[in-house]
Amino acid sequence: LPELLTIDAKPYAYSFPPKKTALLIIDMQRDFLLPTGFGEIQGGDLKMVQESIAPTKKLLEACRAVGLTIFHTREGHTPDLSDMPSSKVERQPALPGNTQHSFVIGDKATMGRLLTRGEYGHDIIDELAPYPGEVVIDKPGKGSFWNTAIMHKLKSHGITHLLVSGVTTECCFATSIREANDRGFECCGIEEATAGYNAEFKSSSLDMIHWSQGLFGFVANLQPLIDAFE
Ligand code: TIU
Repeated sequence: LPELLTIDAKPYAYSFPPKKTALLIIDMQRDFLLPTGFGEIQGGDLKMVQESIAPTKKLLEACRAVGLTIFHTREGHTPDLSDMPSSKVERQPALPGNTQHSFVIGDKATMGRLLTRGEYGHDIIDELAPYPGEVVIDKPGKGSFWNTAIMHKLKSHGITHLLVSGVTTECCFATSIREANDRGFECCGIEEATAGYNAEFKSSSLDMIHWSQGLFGFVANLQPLIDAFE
Protein backbone atom coordinates (compact mmCIF):
# COMPACT_ATOMS: atom_id res chain seq x y z
CA LEU A 1 0.00 0.00 0.00
CA PRO A 2 1.11 3.62 -0.53
CA GLU A 3 2.27 5.66 2.48
CA LEU A 4 -0.95 7.69 2.37
CA LEU A 5 -4.44 6.75 1.17
CA THR A 6 -7.27 9.20 0.49
CA ILE A 7 -10.96 8.32 0.30
CA ASP A 8 -14.16 10.26 -0.31
CA ALA A 9 -15.69 11.25 3.01
CA LYS A 10 -17.72 13.91 4.75
CA PRO A 11 -17.06 16.82 5.21
CA TYR A 12 -14.12 16.35 2.78
CA ALA A 13 -11.65 13.67 1.68
CA TYR A 14 -10.06 11.65 4.50
CA SER A 15 -6.33 10.89 4.19
CA PHE A 16 -4.67 8.28 6.38
CA PRO A 17 -1.31 6.51 6.57
CA PRO A 18 -2.15 2.75 6.60
CA LYS A 19 0.89 1.88 8.75
CA LYS A 20 -0.31 4.30 11.45
CA THR A 21 -4.01 3.51 11.14
CA ALA A 22 -6.02 1.08 13.25
CA LEU A 23 -9.48 -0.34 12.72
CA LEU A 24 -11.43 0.16 15.96
CA ILE A 25 -14.50 -2.09 16.26
CA ILE A 26 -16.75 -1.04 19.11
CA ASP A 27 -18.70 -3.53 21.25
CA MET A 28 -19.92 -6.05 18.63
CA GLN A 29 -20.96 -8.24 21.55
CA ARG A 30 -23.75 -10.81 21.81
CA ASP A 31 -25.25 -8.70 24.61
CA PHE A 32 -25.85 -5.81 22.20
CA LEU A 33 -26.69 -7.75 19.02
CA LEU A 34 -28.57 -10.92 19.93
CA PRO A 35 -32.03 -11.64 21.41
CA THR A 36 -32.23 -11.79 25.24
CA GLY A 37 -29.10 -9.60 25.52
CA PHE A 38 -28.65 -6.31 27.34
CA GLY A 39 -29.56 -4.21 24.27
CA GLU A 40 -32.90 -5.90 23.77
CA ILE A 41 -33.65 -5.58 27.49
CA GLN A 42 -32.84 -1.84 27.22
CA GLY A 43 -35.48 -1.59 24.47
CA GLY A 44 -33.21 -1.53 21.42
CA ASP A 45 -34.33 -2.52 17.90
CA LEU A 46 -32.09 -5.52 17.19
CA LYS A 47 -32.94 -5.59 13.49
CA MET A 48 -31.23 -2.22 13.11
CA VAL A 49 -28.02 -3.19 14.87
CA GLN A 50 -27.83 -6.58 13.15
CA GLU A 51 -27.68 -4.79 9.77
CA SER A 52 -24.16 -3.68 10.72
CA ILE A 53 -22.79 -7.23 11.10
CA ALA A 54 -22.18 -8.14 7.43
CA PRO A 55 -20.59 -4.76 6.49
CA THR A 56 -18.41 -4.89 9.61
CA LYS A 57 -17.22 -8.37 8.66
CA LYS A 58 -16.37 -7.09 5.18
CA LEU A 59 -14.53 -4.12 6.70
CA LEU A 60 -12.63 -6.33 9.14
CA GLU A 61 -11.56 -8.78 6.44
CA ALA A 62 -10.40 -5.94 4.15
CA CYS A 63 -8.36 -4.36 6.96
CA ARG A 64 -6.85 -7.73 7.94
CA ALA A 65 -5.91 -8.41 4.30
CA VAL A 66 -3.82 -5.22 4.08
CA GLY A 67 -2.28 -5.66 7.53
CA LEU A 68 -3.93 -2.81 9.44
CA THR A 69 -3.72 -2.96 13.24
CA ILE A 70 -7.04 -4.20 14.64
CA PHE A 71 -8.59 -3.11 17.95
CA HIS A 72 -11.82 -4.61 19.33
CA THR A 73 -13.64 -3.31 22.41
CA ARG A 74 -16.11 -4.93 24.78
CA GLU A 75 -18.27 -3.07 27.29
CA GLY A 76 -18.57 -4.89 30.59
CA HIS A 77 -17.61 -5.31 34.19
CA THR A 78 -15.62 -7.48 36.54
CA PRO A 79 -17.82 -10.12 38.22
CA ASP A 80 -17.90 -8.14 41.51
CA LEU A 81 -19.12 -5.07 39.55
CA SER A 82 -16.64 -2.90 41.47
CA ASP A 83 -15.69 -1.09 38.23
CA MET A 84 -19.23 0.19 37.54
CA PRO A 85 -19.40 3.98 37.20
CA SER A 86 -21.88 5.25 39.80
CA SER A 87 -24.08 6.61 37.00
CA LYS A 88 -24.57 3.08 35.74
CA VAL A 89 -25.32 1.73 39.24
CA GLU A 90 -27.81 4.45 40.08
CA ARG A 91 -29.67 4.62 36.80
CA GLN A 92 -30.12 0.98 36.13
CA PRO A 93 -32.93 -0.19 38.45
CA ALA A 94 -36.38 -0.26 36.90
CA LEU A 95 -38.51 2.81 37.53
CA PRO A 96 -42.13 2.22 38.57
CA GLY A 97 -44.15 1.40 35.45
CA ASN A 98 -41.07 1.03 33.26
CA THR A 99 -40.84 -2.39 31.64
CA GLN A 100 -37.27 -1.73 30.49
CA HIS A 101 -34.37 -2.54 32.77
CA SER A 102 -36.28 -5.44 34.29
CA PHE A 103 -32.83 -7.03 34.35
CA VAL A 104 -29.74 -4.94 35.10
CA ILE A 105 -25.98 -5.26 34.58
CA GLY A 106 -24.68 -8.30 36.46
CA ASP A 107 -28.05 -10.07 36.57
CA LYS A 108 -28.22 -13.58 35.20
CA ALA A 109 -30.04 -13.68 31.86
CA THR A 110 -30.22 -16.28 29.09
CA MET A 111 -26.66 -15.62 27.81
CA GLY A 112 -25.16 -15.39 31.31
CA ARG A 113 -24.73 -12.40 33.63
CA LEU A 114 -25.41 -9.21 31.62
CA LEU A 115 -22.33 -7.23 30.50
CA THR A 116 -20.13 -9.23 32.87
CA ARG A 117 -16.65 -10.29 31.81
CA GLY A 118 -16.23 -13.99 31.19
CA GLU A 119 -19.91 -14.54 30.36
CA TYR A 120 -21.11 -15.81 26.97
CA GLY A 121 -23.21 -12.71 26.23
CA HIS A 122 -20.31 -10.37 26.99
CA ASP A 123 -18.13 -11.79 24.23
CA ILE A 124 -17.89 -10.70 20.61
CA ILE A 125 -20.21 -12.41 18.09
CA ASP A 126 -18.75 -15.42 16.26
CA GLU A 127 -18.67 -13.63 12.86
CA LEU A 128 -16.23 -11.01 14.18
CA ALA A 129 -14.22 -13.06 16.68
CA PRO A 130 -10.77 -11.47 17.23
CA TYR A 131 -7.72 -13.22 15.82
CA PRO A 132 -4.66 -13.83 17.99
CA GLY A 133 -2.57 -10.65 17.98
CA GLU A 134 -5.56 -8.34 17.61
CA VAL A 135 -6.03 -6.06 20.62
CA VAL A 136 -9.14 -6.53 22.77
CA ILE A 137 -9.96 -3.65 25.12
CA ASP A 138 -12.36 -4.32 28.00
CA LYS A 139 -14.00 -1.07 29.03
CA PRO A 140 -16.33 -0.27 31.93
CA GLY A 141 -17.56 2.97 30.36
CA LYS A 142 -19.29 3.92 27.13
CA GLY A 143 -16.12 5.48 25.72
CA SER A 144 -13.06 3.34 24.98
CA PHE A 145 -10.56 5.61 26.78
CA TRP A 146 -11.96 5.96 30.29
CA ASN A 147 -10.36 3.47 32.69
CA THR A 148 -8.67 1.41 29.95
CA ALA A 149 -5.16 1.04 28.50
CA ILE A 150 -6.25 1.88 24.95
CA MET A 151 -4.26 5.14 24.79
CA HIS A 152 -1.04 3.31 25.70
CA LYS A 153 -1.75 0.48 23.28
CA LEU A 154 -2.50 2.86 20.39
CA LYS A 155 0.73 4.72 21.15
CA SER A 156 2.76 1.52 21.39
CA HIS A 157 1.49 0.56 17.92
CA GLY A 158 2.30 4.06 16.59
CA ILE A 159 -1.32 4.75 15.71
CA THR A 160 -2.42 8.27 14.70
CA HIS A 161 -5.59 7.51 12.67
CA LEU A 162 -8.65 5.41 13.46
CA LEU A 163 -11.27 3.84 11.21
CA VAL A 164 -14.20 3.33 13.56
CA SER A 165 -17.15 0.93 13.39
CA GLY A 166 -19.45 -0.95 15.74
CA VAL A 167 -22.44 -0.39 18.00
CA THR A 168 -24.20 1.65 18.97
CA THR A 169 -23.66 4.74 16.85
CA GLU A 170 -25.29 7.05 19.39
CA CYS A 171 -23.60 5.62 22.45
CA CYS A 172 -20.24 3.83 22.58
CA PHE A 173 -19.24 4.53 18.94
CA ALA A 174 -19.82 8.30 19.22
CA THR A 175 -18.38 8.54 22.74
CA SER A 176 -15.22 6.73 21.63
CA ILE A 177 -14.76 9.01 18.59
CA ARG A 178 -15.21 12.09 20.80
CA GLU A 179 -12.63 10.78 23.28
CA ALA A 180 -10.16 9.84 20.51
CA ASN A 181 -10.56 13.17 18.71
CA ASP A 182 -9.78 15.09 21.89
CA ARG A 183 -6.56 13.08 22.20
CA GLY A 184 -5.42 13.96 18.68
CA PHE A 185 -6.46 10.86 16.74
CA GLU A 186 -7.93 11.54 13.29
CA CYS A 187 -11.10 9.45 13.22
CA CYS A 188 -13.28 8.30 10.34
CA GLY A 189 -16.53 6.45 11.07
CA ILE A 190 -17.62 3.87 8.49
CA GLU A 191 -21.33 4.40 7.88
CA GLU A 192 -22.50 0.90 6.92
CA ALA A 193 -20.43 -0.69 9.67
CA THR A 194 -22.14 1.11 12.54
CA ALA A 195 -25.75 1.02 13.70
CA GLY A 196 -27.92 2.45 16.41
CA TYR A 197 -30.97 1.23 18.27
CA ASN A 198 -33.11 3.47 16.07
CA ALA A 199 -32.57 5.11 12.67
CA GLU A 200 -32.74 8.74 13.84
CA PHE A 201 -30.13 8.17 16.51
CA LYS A 202 -27.77 6.80 13.85
CA SER A 203 -28.24 9.54 11.27
CA SER A 204 -28.06 12.38 13.82
CA SER A 205 -24.98 10.91 15.47
CA LEU A 206 -23.14 10.62 12.14
CA ASP A 207 -24.20 14.13 11.10
CA MET A 208 -22.80 15.59 14.33
CA ILE A 209 -19.40 14.00 13.73
CA HIS A 210 -18.75 15.68 10.39
CA TRP A 211 -20.81 18.86 10.83
CA SER A 212 -19.03 22.19 10.21
CA GLN A 213 -15.70 21.10 8.68
CA GLY A 214 -15.53 17.96 10.77
CA LEU A 215 -16.63 18.86 14.31
CA PHE A 216 -14.89 15.81 15.71
CA GLY A 217 -14.18 13.57 12.74
CA PHE A 218 -15.01 12.22 9.30
CA VAL A 219 -17.64 9.80 8.00
CA ALA A 220 -17.08 7.61 4.92
CA ASN A 221 -18.88 4.80 3.14
CA LEU A 222 -17.41 1.31 3.14
CA GLN A 223 -16.91 0.84 -0.62
CA PRO A 224 -14.44 3.71 -1.21
CA LEU A 225 -12.30 2.26 1.57
CA ILE A 226 -12.38 -1.25 0.09
CA ASP A 227 -11.51 0.23 -3.33
CA ALA A 228 -8.60 2.18 -1.85
CA PHE A 229 -7.12 -1.07 -0.50
CA GLU A 230 -7.07 -2.67 -3.98
N1 TIU B 1 -27.39 1.16 25.00
C1 TIU B 1 -26.64 1.56 24.03
O1 TIU B 1 -27.08 2.20 23.10
N2 TIU B 1 -25.36 1.22 24.04
C2 TIU B 1 -24.66 0.75 25.07
O2 TIU B 1 -25.08 0.67 26.21
N3 TIU B 1 -23.42 0.36 24.73
C3 TIU B 1 -22.87 0.53 23.48
O3 TIU B 1 -23.23 1.41 22.73
N4 TIU B 1 -21.91 -0.33 23.12
